[in-house]
Amino acid sequence: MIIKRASDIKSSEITDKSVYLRRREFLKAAGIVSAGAAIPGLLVARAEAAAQKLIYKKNAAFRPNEKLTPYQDVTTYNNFYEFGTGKADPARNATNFKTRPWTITVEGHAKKTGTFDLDELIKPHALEERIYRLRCVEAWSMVIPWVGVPLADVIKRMQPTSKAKYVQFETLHDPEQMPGQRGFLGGGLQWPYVEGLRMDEAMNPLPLLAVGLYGEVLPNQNGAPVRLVVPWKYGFKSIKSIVRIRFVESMPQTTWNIAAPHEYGFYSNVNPEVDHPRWSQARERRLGEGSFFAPKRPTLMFNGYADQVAHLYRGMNLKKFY
Ligand SMILES: Nc1nc2c(c(=O)[nH]1)N[C@H]1C(S)=C(S)[C@@H](COP(=O)(O)O)O[C@H]1N2
Ligand SMILES: [Mo]
Repeated sequence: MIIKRASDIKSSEITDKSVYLRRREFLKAAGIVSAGAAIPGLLVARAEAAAQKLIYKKNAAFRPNEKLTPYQDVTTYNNFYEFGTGKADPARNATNFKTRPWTITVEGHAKKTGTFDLDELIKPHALEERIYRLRCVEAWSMVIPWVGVPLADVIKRMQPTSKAKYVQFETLHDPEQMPGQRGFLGGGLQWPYVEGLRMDEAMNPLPLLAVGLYGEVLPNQNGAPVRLVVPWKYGFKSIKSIVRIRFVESMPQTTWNIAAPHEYGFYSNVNPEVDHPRWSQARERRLGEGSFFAPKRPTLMFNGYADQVAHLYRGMNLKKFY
């Protein structure tokens, strides 16, 4: 993964989501747009006009007093190698990605296994909003209002047995739809993308199965229709467009560990004291905050979630288990 910003958009050029919505209201009042219609001339018009609003409750426990990363940055600066390795590629190449109908297959050591429709697995009435920081291993971070359900709630319903020590997740493998899975456009990763958590990590209240952000259905480039958000771990653990959940006995393979085992371990907890072999992890650039050259902010242990997760790693050497 290379640190590079495709285009350095000045913050004055960025249409903030709230500003955008007001503008849209105005246009609507003026009779210029109808819901679902494309608005010519606006930067993100097509994707946004098609966006569906979600119904959810705001979880007051996860509302940090921090500036949200503008919608524009969240949805145009992405890592989703199935749609290309450039930060701008997913927003461009995932526009026609088909996310309905969508099923998730649950298998392995659990009482309730099988193939479930997404709405069956994630009940629409159970949705909540949580504002989480997410930090990429490439030393940039974001603050995003996610909409989803706790992963732990879904896992409990599957009733994993005592043999389930880890849970593995798998992204859709569909080279016809995902150009990165066809040739070298995907950076040479092994497909499908896989990730995993230790069972106690997965059952911690923090990990979210997200189906939306900023109150709307997940944009394709952010991992529609369902992706994981594990805020105390580097971004690559937050696997997108999940089609399979597997309860297993031994530590499962993970995509970036397969690709570069000396650089990416299974745990991948955000840790300012453990450098990546090729760069420091002590500081980070918050997307949407000033220019590429703006001063970076310090990275916090476990990305600032130490109170909630440090106990999971008591007695472990985090330099060894990176
Ligand atoms: N299937 C899949 N999931 C993925 C990735 C990917 O390339 N493929 N990239 C990861 C990385 S490196 C990061 S930082 C986050 C980025 O999520 P975002 O684009 O929604 O900000 O998604 C993660 N999930
Ligand atoms: Mo990342």
